[in-house]
Amino acid sequence: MTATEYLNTCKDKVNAFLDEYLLSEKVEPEIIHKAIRYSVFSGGKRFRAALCMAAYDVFDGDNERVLPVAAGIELIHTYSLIHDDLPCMDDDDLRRGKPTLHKVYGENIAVLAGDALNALAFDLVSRAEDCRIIRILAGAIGTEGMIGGQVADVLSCGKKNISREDVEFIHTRKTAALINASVRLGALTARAPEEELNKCREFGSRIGLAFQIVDDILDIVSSDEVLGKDVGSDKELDKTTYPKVFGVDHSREMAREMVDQACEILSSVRGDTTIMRELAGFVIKRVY
Ligand code: GRG
Repeated sequence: MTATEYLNTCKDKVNAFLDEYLLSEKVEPEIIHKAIRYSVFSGGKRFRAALCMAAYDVFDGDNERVLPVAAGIELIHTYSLIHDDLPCMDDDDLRRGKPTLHKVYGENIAVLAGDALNALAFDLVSRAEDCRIIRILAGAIGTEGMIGGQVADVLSCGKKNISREDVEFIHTRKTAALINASVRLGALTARAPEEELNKCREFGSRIGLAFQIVDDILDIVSSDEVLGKDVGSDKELDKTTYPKVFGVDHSREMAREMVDQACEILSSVRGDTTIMRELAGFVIKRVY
């Protein structure tokens, strides 16, 4: 199975699960349930859910068991996109080829929809039997994870003389932390042994960083039509990105090296890691 086929399979499963789970648009107050569904079902690759399910598949056979966790991760991801697009953050008008949530429902509802998705995500992951799953997710999105990365990102706009450490600090937290957690949560749900969990963490950190580097590159070389979001906004906001520090070609080379290292780590994992390798390859090959 190719990465794209696996992503599509996971997308169908996660979307069906979330359609059942999320409240109907007819439940009062209707506007918040409409807003949540607008964002959650606006498209999206479901890459984090797929990574979670692929890691699960390595250590156990029935990935229905990991669906609440994989879906919860996607709710957190959607929440981060909603807040990232707000006027007080990146102020973007387009996401997944559609107007951003605040453009349709207003800023107040967009903030509240993000907040609601956070609560719903933890409701879902709390169904897992291992409490470490909740702690890892909370850590990945807190001030030492996604929120910390976003704070550093916002504060670094327009900064000159950025070092490798500066940009790595931001990307490791803002993006890699949740991607890394996705792999570990999949493996944990499948009750993978400690030694294998450590390898998943090493794999996830490299894939996560490479994912954001490629995102930075696509913001320069792609188009609004292909990406479904406003390209060129990093330059407009003078954001701290890998291409700003290293140039596009060198950044791509660095991302490729990270993906190679991630695949090397998989070599010693006991189990069939074919799909995880495919997903790692997708990180560098992706055009959207
Ligand atoms: C949600 C805890 C929490 C905090 C909010 C706004 C914010 C703090 C953080 C921003 C994090 C962010 C949006 C990072 C960018 C990550 C990224 C590369 C997004 C694009 O991911 P894709 O390509 O998107 O997987 P799709 O649309 O396919 O799901």
